[in-house]
Amino acid sequence: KTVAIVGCPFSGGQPRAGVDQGPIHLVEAGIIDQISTLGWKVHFDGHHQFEDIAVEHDPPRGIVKRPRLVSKICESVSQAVGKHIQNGALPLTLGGDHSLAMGTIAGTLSKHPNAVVIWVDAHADINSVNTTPTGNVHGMPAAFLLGLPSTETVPEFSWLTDKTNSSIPRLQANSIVFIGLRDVDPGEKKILKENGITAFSMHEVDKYGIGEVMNRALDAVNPYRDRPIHLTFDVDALDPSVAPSTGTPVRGGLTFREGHYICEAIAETGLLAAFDLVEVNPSLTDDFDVKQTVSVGCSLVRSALGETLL
Ligand code: DIR
Ligand code: MN
Ligand code: MN
Ligand code: MN
Repeated sequence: KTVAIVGCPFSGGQPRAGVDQGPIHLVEAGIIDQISTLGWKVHFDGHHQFEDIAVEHDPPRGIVKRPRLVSKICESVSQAVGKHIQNGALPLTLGGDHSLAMGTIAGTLSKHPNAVVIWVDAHADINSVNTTPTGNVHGMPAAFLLGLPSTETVPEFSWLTDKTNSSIPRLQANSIVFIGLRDVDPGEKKILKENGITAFSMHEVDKYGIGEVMNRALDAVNPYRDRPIHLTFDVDALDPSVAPSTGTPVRGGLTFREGHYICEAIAETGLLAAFDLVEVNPSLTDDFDVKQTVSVGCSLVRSALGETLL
């Protein structure tokens, strides 16, 4: 069993510098050795493969910011993730901002068309071109993956949204579940409702407990426990007291244990096919907070890769 690290020093899906340094800090903190200790082989090509991608002139498409750069990076990430799955490895993508999930999930779907997505986040990241209040693509990746109306008006993303010339199956609304939500825009609430998407906000985590939420989340998208799981984990799902170094922290988040429980419950299914850890931004806080956030990021990864408490 092999983990292939896809290091993505990318910040173009949102406005704050520094999130591109997240993967570098995670690797420097020893994430590779930690994964090896769990009995995995680890393949790491370095971060540079995505640092080379540059775009000269990238004016907004309507309200959508940096469409060419974000699209190019995501298409390249999609190919890297797809290639690793093809080779039998489990891709672990280290972000970078959450726009990268378009690339990672597209890559997973290109090899596992029946994969389901578990999206752990304070935000739903499902704004369409018509609802985004910011134009930041890290608030929109789920909308592009689902091919919601209006996403086709951004031709830069046709590799993902144009279903006539694509080898990437479209993500279905019944194949994605959200956990940890607490900062959802009005347009996003409408999209979640209209598409019948299952979501467990912090309210449900409080009400039922994380154990029951995970049972229900898996029952919703994976009732027979037979479909590969793509876990995309935004560290801002955790409470800011647990993971302070992130671009858009929101109070009232997952505890340290709730975050780890999610990863442990998915590890227990034996179905994990790909994992993204995103939105670690080491430049927004002091060193103490950065250390804490990077260390919790590493331990979430270990839990998802099978580390147990006993
Ligand atoms: C907001 C913020 N919903 C937006 N999204 C964030 O810009 O669409 N996602 N922070 O991680
Ligand atoms: Mn490689
Ligand atoms: Mn996110
Ligand atoms: Mn978020």
